[in-house]
Amino acid sequence: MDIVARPSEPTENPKMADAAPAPHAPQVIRREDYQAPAWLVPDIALEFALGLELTHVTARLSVRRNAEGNGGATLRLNGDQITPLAVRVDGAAVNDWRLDGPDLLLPLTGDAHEVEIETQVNPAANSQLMGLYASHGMLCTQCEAEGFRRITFFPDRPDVLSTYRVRMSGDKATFPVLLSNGNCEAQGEGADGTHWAEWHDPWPKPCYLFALVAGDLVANHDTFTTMSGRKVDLNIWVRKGDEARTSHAMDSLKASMKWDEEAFGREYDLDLFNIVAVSDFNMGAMENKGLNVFNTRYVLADPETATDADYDAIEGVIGHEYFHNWSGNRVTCRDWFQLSLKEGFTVLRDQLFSADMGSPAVKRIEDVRVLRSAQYPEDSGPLAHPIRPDSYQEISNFYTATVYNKGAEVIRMMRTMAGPERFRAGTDLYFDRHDGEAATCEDFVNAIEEGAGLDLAQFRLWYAQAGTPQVSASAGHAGDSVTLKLTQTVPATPGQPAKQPMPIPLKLALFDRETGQHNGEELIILDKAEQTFTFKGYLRPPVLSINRGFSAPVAIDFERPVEDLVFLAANDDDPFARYEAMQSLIVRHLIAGVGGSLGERQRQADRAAIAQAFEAVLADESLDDLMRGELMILPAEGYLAEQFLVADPTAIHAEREALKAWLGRELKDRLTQLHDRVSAVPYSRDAAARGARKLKMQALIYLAAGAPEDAKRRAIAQYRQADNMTDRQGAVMVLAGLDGPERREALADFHDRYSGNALVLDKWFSLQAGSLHPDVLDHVRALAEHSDFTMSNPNRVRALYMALAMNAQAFHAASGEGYRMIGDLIRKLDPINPQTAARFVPSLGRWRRIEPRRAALMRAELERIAAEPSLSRDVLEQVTKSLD
Ligand code: 0A1
Ligand code: ZN
Repeated sequence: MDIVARPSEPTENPKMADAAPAPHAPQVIRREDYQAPAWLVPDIALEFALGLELTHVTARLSVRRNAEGNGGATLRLNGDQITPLAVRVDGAAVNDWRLDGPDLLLPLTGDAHEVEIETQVNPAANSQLMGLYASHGMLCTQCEAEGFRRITFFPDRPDVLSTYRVRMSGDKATFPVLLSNGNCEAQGEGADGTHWAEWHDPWPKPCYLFALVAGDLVANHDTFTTMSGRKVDLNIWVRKGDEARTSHAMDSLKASMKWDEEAFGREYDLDLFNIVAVSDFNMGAMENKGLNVFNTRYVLADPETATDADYDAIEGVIGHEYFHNWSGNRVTCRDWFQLSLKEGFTVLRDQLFSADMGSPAVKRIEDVRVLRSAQYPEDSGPLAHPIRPDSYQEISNFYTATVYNKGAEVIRMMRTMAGPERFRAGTDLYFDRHDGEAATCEDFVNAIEEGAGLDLAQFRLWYAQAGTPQVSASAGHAGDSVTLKLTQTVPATPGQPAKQPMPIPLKLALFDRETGQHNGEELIILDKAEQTFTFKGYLRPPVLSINRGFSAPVAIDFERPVEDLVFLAANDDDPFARYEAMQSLIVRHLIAGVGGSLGERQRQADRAAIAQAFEAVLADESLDDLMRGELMILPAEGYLAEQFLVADPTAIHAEREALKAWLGRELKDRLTQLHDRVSAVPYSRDAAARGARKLKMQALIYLAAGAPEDAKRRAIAQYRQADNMTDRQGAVMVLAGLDGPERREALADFHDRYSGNALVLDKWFSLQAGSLHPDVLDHVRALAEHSDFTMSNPNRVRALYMALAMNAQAFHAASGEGYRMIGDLIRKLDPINPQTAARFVPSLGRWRRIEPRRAALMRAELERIAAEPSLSRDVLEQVTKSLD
């Protein structure tokens, strides 16, 4: 970017015009270009004069030349849409600074100085929700990844760690509560109805973990005593009227704190832990040190307004943000290429936590389902990247399922290879060695290698290579030996045409088909392109159960008779493998159906096998209802589409719906009995009652497809009797997909009943945009004009349009109208909130994997977006990569 000479009068600086990125000339940031910071900032004091439309910021930075950096005498401070109102060095005003695009460059003569800069921002006008912004009369911040530079000029990079002292003042009536990181050390009254507070965080942190909140909030207060006996004050801050819906979040927080002590030996390190819920938020939540900021959807819950899935998500996200206190905050990232260091590890930690709080088997299946439906498509599309990317244009685009969920799987594999105890020795070493540092993924692998005693030389490829490995298996039997031949290939991805074989840990068991038993689970490591493993002592050809527990994030291709899958679906003692056998049985049937290679005889035989497996699941007394419900879920359309080089989403949808309808008819009596049985279970939050509700939903889904009139009656009754949101939402979901006045009535009642509750209204939008009704596109068009719809709230935008983008039938309508609606949304949202707009691009970006007629329409839509004159860096990166 051009170096812009400093104008004569700093306050008249025309920086905003200079800062606009040159269109279509994005800067690429590369991992290999990393350089240590030239200057460090050991301490910063921030002073905020708060106002919704004008907040004045004074930042006092103590800066010190970094002995390890090789920068010159100039201090570079990042900025973004801010102007320096005054710059002082060591107490004296200076005017020899200049702007380089959005950054401020300040020549310094010595090795240590105090730099003071004044800026001001308009939080109410901040629709991007990055930096300091207003939401429902409160002020809050979001600084990860690069939002701090929208508040003040600073070296906005995670390897510059500072201790923060924050003083804020503002109108007491508007902002009765004033919060920042760390501990509140002083507060008092000012003139004219103002008050102030001073916060100090003793732990050095990068600026992305800074937070400030000011508003009219109330707290649910509790305490937690840590393992060393320290009492910690806990507060969950919400808007007045919401406090009654915070108890599940508080329980989850206390459970997280205890679990991290027990499972990872990590104790909380401040006397105060604050959580604030805001309704305008781009992501799920943010782990700011001692002051987590949450999207309200991951805080507020009561049975009347939150589903069981909502409760689980709250527990998971509260855990996730809390666990970041060590994996992210105490040990942070050196640069943003290392994002998976904190995110992959923290996702693994939250997955293990949720597994321990509930059913490990069900949790594992859910996590794999997310990986397959969100991450596999990423890995096989134009935006594929390794869990540690090599380059980016806009870092916000790299908060992906690959960095988060595949990142967690990669670390889980290390744990599988080491075993839990040795893995724990590795993480202990990692935390000890890097506490207070900004570390790299390489540091993490080194610590696990050393602490757990593993050789991870070749394993490091998992950090560098994108793409889901494809493993082909074939088994032979002779004498008493079983030979298992495995081959692996890692598909080419953008910028990575050729790949090397990676170590793939596969848990397996060989079942005797007569006794239904196996001789113990084994762990093999496939680390070559082709390898044969021999197992002795099998007089009969056994049934192979492979990738048990989903020990590796790979796709397995194993041709085998249907009987083997039916056997495993009924007998496998690994719950994940049992689920997998059911899924494979269904997937291969649907693929053959879509591909046109399914003769009528085969169709009947497959259906009989699938129905038999369902019957077995329904009858099996050893299963709990949560697991039973899980086993009944059909493979997602997105995952089915992944099985084809070029997919026809409409054909996949039709085939899947046809199987659902057939099962609904075939098992009608069993399903109605089931629905009756579970409908009699009273509401509670225990596993049995949650299992009952899950089955209630599954039974209704199949009946709606196979016996719609019967399902409609049941759904109406379920809606009327519902004393909780899981049942009520389930009933509306079924009714929203069917025709008739009942649909309108249920939706109208649902809307009016919850008209004051934004999170439930989000459900109302999603249920309609995600429904099976043939007129979804008309519904979405009308909903976009509804008085409750707004483009300024990311939850509402996602509720309507993400549901549409994921509704294959509507999104892939032959007319291309679904694509057009998402394209229009992206263009309209980009100037308001580029980060959220960019998240819709991947749905269109999958055009290469869709049949040619639709692919052309999708591509045309991307081109229409690309032709916009001033796209954000966020959308531009995603669109250009999707068109390449
Ligand atoms: N670190 C957070 C995710 C997050 C990232 C960027 C944000 O900016 C809008 C917000 C949150 C996490 O992993 O939970
Ligand atoms: Zn995270």
